[in-house]
This record gives sequence, C-alpha cells and structure tokens, in this order.
Amino acid sequence: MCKVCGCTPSLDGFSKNEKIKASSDHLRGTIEEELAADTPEFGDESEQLLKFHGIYQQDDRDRRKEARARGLDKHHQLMIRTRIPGGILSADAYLAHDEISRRWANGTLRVTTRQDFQLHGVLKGDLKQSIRAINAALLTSLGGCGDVERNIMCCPEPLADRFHLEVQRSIAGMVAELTPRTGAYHEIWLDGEVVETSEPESEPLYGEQYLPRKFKTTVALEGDNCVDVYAHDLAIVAMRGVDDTLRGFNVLVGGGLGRTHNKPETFVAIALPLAFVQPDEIVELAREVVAVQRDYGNRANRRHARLKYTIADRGLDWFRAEVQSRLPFQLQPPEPLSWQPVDDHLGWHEQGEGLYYLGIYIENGRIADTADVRSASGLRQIIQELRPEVRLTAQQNVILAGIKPADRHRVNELLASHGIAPVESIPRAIRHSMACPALPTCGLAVAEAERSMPGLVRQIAKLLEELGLAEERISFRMSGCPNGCSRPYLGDVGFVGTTLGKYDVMLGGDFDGTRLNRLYAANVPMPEIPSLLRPLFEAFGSERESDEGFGDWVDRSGFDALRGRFALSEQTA
Ligand code: SRM
Ligand code: SF4
Repeated sequence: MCKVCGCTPSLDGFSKNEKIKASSDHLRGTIEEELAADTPEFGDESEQLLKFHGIYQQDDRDRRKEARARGLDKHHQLMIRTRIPGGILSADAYLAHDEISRRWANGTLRVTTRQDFQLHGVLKGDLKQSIRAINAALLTSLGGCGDVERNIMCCPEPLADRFHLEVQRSIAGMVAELTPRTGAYHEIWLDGEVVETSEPESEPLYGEQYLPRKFKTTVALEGDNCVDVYAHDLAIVAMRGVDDTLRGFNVLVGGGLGRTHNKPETFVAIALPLAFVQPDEIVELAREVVAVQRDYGNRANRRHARLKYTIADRGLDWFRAEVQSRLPFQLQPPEPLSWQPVDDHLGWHEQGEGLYYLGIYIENGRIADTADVRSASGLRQIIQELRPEVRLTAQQNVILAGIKPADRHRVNELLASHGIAPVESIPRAIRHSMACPALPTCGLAVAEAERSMPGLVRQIAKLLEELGLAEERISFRMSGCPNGCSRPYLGDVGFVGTTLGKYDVMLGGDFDGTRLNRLYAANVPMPEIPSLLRPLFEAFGSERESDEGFGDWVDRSGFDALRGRFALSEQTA
C-alpha cells in the first residue's frame, strides 16, 4: 500500500522483484526476523532486498559437489559490498575493512572495478557486526547493490587543486541526493530506534518501488577515461576552466555492458552524449535523469530494464526532452570529447604541496596474503605506520596518497619485504589485465575468471616478450559470464566465459575504452587462446602504424580480412 495516499497501485504485469520491493516497507521485508532466526541462510525475498543493503547471498561453489554427495545443503555465505564514492577512504576505514576481512570474512579484501570493497565469505551470524564495523568506519554498504544509484565513481588521482576539489564537492552533492533515505538500514543493522511519527517515511526520489534496475554513474576528468565513461548509465565528464576552475560537465547517458548469451534482445551499449551543464546544475540533472528512468524504465522484464533499453526503445531525443521538461534551466548541447592515453595512476607521482602518491598494482583487485605476495599484510603495515589516505582505482588497484618525501623509502622497503613488486617490474600485459571474481563466489559464473586469468595473462606476456612487443599497452579483460563485470567489451582484448574452460574472444576495442570490441572467435578453449592470438600479435608487430594500439590495428585491418588470413574455422568464427 502506498504510504503517502493509502492507495494500492496495481502491479499486474510487473516482474516478481517489483512486487517484492513494493511490499517491502522501504526495504525492510522480513530481513530483521530472518536475521534473528537460527538458519544459515535468508529466504528468496530477503535475498533480493538484502542487495539494497549491499549484501549478496552466495554459496561456496567449490563445495557444492561435496555437500551434495554428503546430502548436505549448500555452504551459504554472504558478500558485503561497501559503497566508497570516488574510491576514497581514510586510513582508519581501510584498517577497519582489513580487520573485518580477517575476523568475519575470508581474510581477503576485493577491490572492485567500481572502486568499492567486497568482503566475501561472511556467515549470517557475523553479518550484523561486520556491517556495524563498516559504519563505525564512517562508510556504508547501503546502495552497494540493488535497484538504486550505485557507487558514484571518479578518477582517483589525488591532486588537491581547485578543479579536483570542486569535482569532489559535486560528487558529494550527488551522493547525498541519490542515496536512499529509508530508515530500514539503520534499524536492522545499527539497532537504530524505530522513529514513531505521524509523518510517513518518504523516499522522495525512489518511492515505494525504487528503480526498475541498477543505475550506475561515473565522473571522469577531462581527457582521462580511467573510469570507463562509456560503460555507464550516467557518465559525467568534468571540464576544466581557466585557473584550474571547474567549467562545467559534459553528460552522457545509456551505457551498459550486461548481456545474456543467445538472447539478442539484450545488448551492450555505449553511453551517448546528452548535454553540457554548469557546475551548480549537475546534482539536479543527475536526479532528473534517474527520475526519468524511474518513471519510464521497464518494470515487467528485468532483462530489458536498464536505462540503455529505455533510450533504445524511446530514442535519445525523447529522453533529452523528458529530462529537460523537469529542469528549471536549459540544457546546453554537449561538447565534443577528446581523450589522452588512459592513465592507470600506478607508480610514484608528485601530488602537490610537497607530497607524493603511489599507485600499487593489485592483481585482479584481490588484497590477500599468498605464498609469493603478501599484499594484505604489506598494505596493513604501511597504512598503520604512515596513515596515508587510500584510493581505489577503476582498474582494481590501490593508491596511497599524501606520503611525505622522507617516508617514500620506508614504503618501498615495506612493499619489497612483502613481495609487492614495483609497477615498473610488472609486465605490461599483466599490469593492464582485469578479471571479475567469478568462481567460486559468483552465482552467475559459467567459467573461471579471477583464478584463471593470472595463468593465461602470464603466457600472453611471455608471448609478447618473445615477439618484441612487451612494452605495448594492450589491455586484457576477462569475465566469467557475459554480464561483463570486468568491462571486457571495452578493451583491446576481452575474454567472456561461455562455459567452463571456454571463452568468446573479443577484439577491436581500444585501450582508452572509447569503442566496443566485437566477437572475433567463439568458445575458444583457454589453452588455445595464446595460439589464437600469436599470429595477430605477429602481424600487428610488423604492420602497425606509429603509436597505433593493438585494438586500433585490429579495427583498421578488418575482422573478415584477419579471419581469412589466419584461417579461423567456421566453428570458432
Ligand atoms: Fe557485476 C552481477 C561482481 C562491476 C554487470 N556482479 C554481479 C554479481 C553481484 C553477481 C550476482 O548478481 O549474483 C557479482 C558478484 C561476484 C562476486 O562473487 O563477488 C558481480 N560486478 C562485480 C564486481 C565485483 C566485479 C569486479 O571484478 O570488480 C564489480 C563490482 C562493482 C561495484 O563495486 O559496484 C562489478 N558489473 C560490474 C560492471 C562494470 C561497471 O559497472 O563498471 C558491470 C558492467 C556494466 C553494467 O552494469 O552494464 C557489471 N554485474 C553486472 C550484471 C549485468 C547487468 C545488466 O545490465 O545486465 C550483473 C547481473 C545482474 O545485474 O543481473 C552483475
Ligand atoms: Fe559473476 Fe559474470 Fe560478473 Fe563475473 S561477469 S562477477 S561471472 S556476474
């Protein structure tokens, strides 16, 4: 029932999730009761609502077979995603996550492609104390997942000039405006008092049913596409003015990478230019873009519910007009964008005011202690001793910021003693690779990613070295299913899992993420990938024009021509 006027809106024809949201009393449902129950897992409806609280119910897929053989239930566990706007967190917040990961999760921290932390393997009984510890560190998991605005990303370069500060201020405004207002999170996880009032609780932006689907926003800084602008529902590019001021924002809409194998009605789309707005107009614009999607997004079919489908179905001109009709100011035409080569912000850099920052490579974002690399202990010790600000990058890496010149040596020493290699010594192919978590935690994975990519990319790095191409900047991104969480459709080379051990090989995108790649070879068994790529790399080495990237060369050469030259069989083409 609608809390504002008491009417009961009809939900006929809406998807199951819409009914769950509408009857959830602003995301409460029966989460609290189920949390108190002595069971290892939540029921189906709570599983959907928990996502809005930043919590995914998962199971350890490695242990399924054994459990089945022993007649046991799945090994249920939860993943918590902390929402970290712009990927910026304090030393205290980092250390709190490190501690949660050791006390209640699987001992690792996972930096995500959207600058968040994920904690895997939390048991139901430890959920509440984990969430409380995240909040005590002044962060939240509310809106980490679910049909709401997700974490708002931003280029993480920690410069303190006026431009960067003004951009951060705008992001803070958008975060405040677009975060759900429900008291459910506070009540369930933080033992907040239930506020008794005659005023109904309101979700002014999201209403009773929230959005039709997830909604993602990123902010890039003019010229640097390190946050993969074109993958986003709402992509904002901050434009620099004179004297390092913020001149305004170019705004793009309707990007999204998720698709489903053999379902042509699902597709990958890149964001399209919508408008240019002044700095003080961006929060209102973001709100109305979200509101139009709230009102017109498809609530019957979740596979067709992202903003990219609303725009594909109704047209960009319709969308612009609808957004404009809700604004008190005039949208200006979008300005043309141009990009410099993407900067991953790794290595040592001056940050201004006599301080330095260091970007540290974390393979596939997994901060862990392994036999060779002890990134969990190493980062903990550096952050405990020197208390730098921490920033997470969109390439799953970590930046330590605000380091005094006198402390640089100590940082290098601690990194070396924990086996964390300086970025200069990491082969380019490895440095520019990303993989999603996939197995064993992701319930949607059909193939490995994070666990298989290190082996594959080392073979590729060796191959590139043999061919004299070790210094080339070529990006390799692997996902364990077509949802594309590592953004595999926006790099030079994408590997998209089709079934265990097999991948669609996507080529012809570019390093700077401005163009989608396309299917070059389907269902390639992983051991055959290096030999599939070898002749392409050889030809690239001899035929490329100066400064031409691998993806650009593939695009210029043409797929049919390349397939013909390298005799790709009908089956894999
Ligand atoms: Fe994702 C679902 C992991 C970025 C598209 N994603 C999932 C889930 C939660 C699986 C699930 O629903 O049960 C995965 C959890 C795996 C695990 O065990 O941890 C998952 N996605 C991730 C992360 C952790 C991958 C990573 O390597 O870091 C990223 C977390 C980002 C964050 O902090 O919020 C992550 N996911 C992305 C991106 C990239 C981006 O947004 O820049 C995409 C493609 C862009 C897009 O959204 O179009 C992406 N994830 C999806 C989709 C497909 C959405 C669609 O429109 O079809 C799903 C499935 C769904 O929503 O139904 C999904
Ligand atoms: Fe899971 Fe697929 Fe996303 Fe990988 S791409 S994390 S397998 S949903």
